[in-house]
Amino acid sequence: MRASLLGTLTIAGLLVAAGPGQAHHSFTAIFDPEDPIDLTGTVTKVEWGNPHTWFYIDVENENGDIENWAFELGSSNHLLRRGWNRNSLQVGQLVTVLGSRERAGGLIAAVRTLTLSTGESLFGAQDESQ
Ligand SMILES: [Cu+2]
Repeated sequence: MRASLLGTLTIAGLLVAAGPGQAHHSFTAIFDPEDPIDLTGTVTKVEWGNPHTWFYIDVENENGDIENWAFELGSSNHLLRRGWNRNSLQVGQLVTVLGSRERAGGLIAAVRTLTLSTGESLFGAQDESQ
């Protein structure tokens, strides 16, 4: 994947056009490991799939507004191998996400670790999905 600005913009355009769940890509072309996020919120949607699983959480920002963030995980198979099961993420659950925000600056990030309200931590399995 080209690392040029044009390449990044093109990929971002494809992401918008196809919806986040459709795209497969070079991790660092889309996400910035130097732009970490640490967000806590309530799960609103979970989409298991390949090449990526996605989930969404409502997060209250500093103005008190609710923002719906989208998070990319590895594929279903990679997650299951890393200790996830189909019930690991449920709508309505309170979770904390550590990850890398997308370079385009939207409310989209790749997950490094996910901590459930039970205290259990799960890996995003992104490294294995490229
Ligand atoms: Cu991908």
